[in-house]
Amino acid sequence: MSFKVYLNGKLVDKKDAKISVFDHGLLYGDGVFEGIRAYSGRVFKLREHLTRLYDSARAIRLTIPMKPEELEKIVINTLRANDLKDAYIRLIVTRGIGDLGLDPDKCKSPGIIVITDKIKLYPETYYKKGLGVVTVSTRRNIPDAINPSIKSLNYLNNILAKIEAKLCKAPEAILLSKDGYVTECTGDNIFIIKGRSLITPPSYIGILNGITRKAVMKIAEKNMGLSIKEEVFTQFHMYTANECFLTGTAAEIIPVVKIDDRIIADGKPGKFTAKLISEFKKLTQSEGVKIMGTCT
Ligand code: PXG
Repeated sequence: MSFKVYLNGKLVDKKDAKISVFDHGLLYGDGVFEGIRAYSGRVFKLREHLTRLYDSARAIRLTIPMKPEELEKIVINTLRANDLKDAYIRLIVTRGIGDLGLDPDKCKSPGIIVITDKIKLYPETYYKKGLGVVTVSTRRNIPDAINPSIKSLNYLNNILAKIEAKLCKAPEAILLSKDGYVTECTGDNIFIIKGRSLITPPSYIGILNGITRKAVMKIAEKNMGLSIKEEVFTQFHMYTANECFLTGTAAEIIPVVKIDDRIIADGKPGKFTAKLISEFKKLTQSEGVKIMGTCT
């Protein structure tokens, strides 16, 4: 069985899942998307991802021509069509087909795409031994230009940072704000732990409001009694932290043990990070929208 992609109202074979070269998603990165995961037959935080998608669309004045409940059913049906229980889901809304000018009003109907695929996991050593990451010279987009809270199809800022990290043989990059404060990584949010405080940059500095980030803050506060601080911090605060880790849908929670060639604490993943990883795993296995058994 070839795997199916939802494309503008139809489930089509992967080989036929093609869009127009005049789609403004391709021509200008004009559109929004979400990366979602399913664990053991449940879609984790699906409603939160849909809310963020509709918020991103609203921010760029793109009207998604269906209700979130309808799009939720499409996601579930696409997973069912591919018989997936553990999956990576990419939900994309493009501005649609227009002409070669920028004018979004020339695009009459948004393109809606749902790709569901097997999840490719990060190497196990990342979680056991932790990552070495680098701060790069590319600054995070300033919120006054393109707000990083919008999960838009324009990821060049992140890609340029990723290229720099790879040139340093690091798997991930830390981006600073224009004022030199730590913001986030190319596809992950960042946290540090100092004493019993869990510290992460605030949304206004220019980050994506990560859904994993929010879940982690809740676990840390409710189950572990850590005090949560959404505060700006600098490279110095990272270098001198007791623990550091990254969060994201794809990566989940990954410990960071080296930043810019400075060893963090004793160079091993920290105990709070390990506890958060195990609590987060429990959460992913116990909640989410069921793929089978819900009426679609
Ligand atoms: N910051 C940025 C810039 C992101 O793109 C996150 C933080 C974490 O957000 P969530 O809501 O996922 O906790 C992201 C999300 C991939 C991939 O294939 C990347 C993301 C999500 C899913 C897959 O690299 N980035």
